Amino acid sequence: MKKLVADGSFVGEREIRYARRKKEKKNKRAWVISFLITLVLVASLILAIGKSNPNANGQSVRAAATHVVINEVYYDAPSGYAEPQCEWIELYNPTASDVDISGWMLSDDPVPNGQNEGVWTFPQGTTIPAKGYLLVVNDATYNGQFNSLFPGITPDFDTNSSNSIPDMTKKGSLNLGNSGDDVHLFDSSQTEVDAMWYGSGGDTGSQNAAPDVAAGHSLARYYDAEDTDNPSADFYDESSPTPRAQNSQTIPEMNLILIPVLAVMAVLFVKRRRD
Ligand SMILES: [Ca+2]
Ligand SMILES: [Ca+2]
Ligand SMILES: [Ca+2]
Ligand SMILES: [Ca+2]
Repeated sequence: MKKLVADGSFVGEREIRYARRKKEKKNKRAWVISFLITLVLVASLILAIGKSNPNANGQSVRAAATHVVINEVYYDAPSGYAEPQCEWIELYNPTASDVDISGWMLSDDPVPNGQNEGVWTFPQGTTIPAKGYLLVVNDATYNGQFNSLFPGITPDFDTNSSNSIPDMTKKGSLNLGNSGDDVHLFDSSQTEVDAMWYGSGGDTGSQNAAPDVAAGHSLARYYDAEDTDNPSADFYDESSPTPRAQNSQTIPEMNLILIPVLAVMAVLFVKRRRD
């Protein structure tokens, strides 16, 4: 069958179908290009928003903690390494001022100075500098194991009085369970400054607990030191622990926004292709 077109000539069905397909192809290409441009614009916008609210280190942040935090916990040493000797806790001071932590306590018991588990107390004159880290290892020199795991790192404190690393005052046993426990930081008046719990949660229960990680990993707070008092949101599984140094990951806020945006765009894209 022939069809009369605008210039007065006749074209066949095949030509019409060809022209239609060509047009559809062109439309699809235009859609893909606009999809990609929108994607780049959305990603740039998200990055710009993130960067417009940096913390003091210039990193994107939603709500940085305004107090010293329990920043990283190494509770499960690899096979062949002693526990609890190799366990350690890192503190971080995200504020712009030095913080005097004389008489502050670390404990795996939620009751300040509790008798049930262990308490380590910082000696007088202990300060964490602004933006500074502080590392407490259970036993910094036990069979050279901490040094073998983390060469070149000198802890600030440990609990072994026969080495040269300054000592915490020790009461009870602060041993961190390998499938779950809780860590608390109290100030000198026994007010809780920070807490985290993981796995089965120990005394704190498993609700909002950070994940239980494999031996040799640590639980690390996202490095911009966000503290929502929800360890499952604030900590991540760190396969390369960073004692006395900045943790490696930032809050995955980009993904939180980008993934739903991408999902919606993908649905629209598929729908458009079907239409
Ligand atoms: Ca406990
Ligand atoms: Ca010591
Ligand atoms: Ca342990
Ligand atoms: Ca660290």
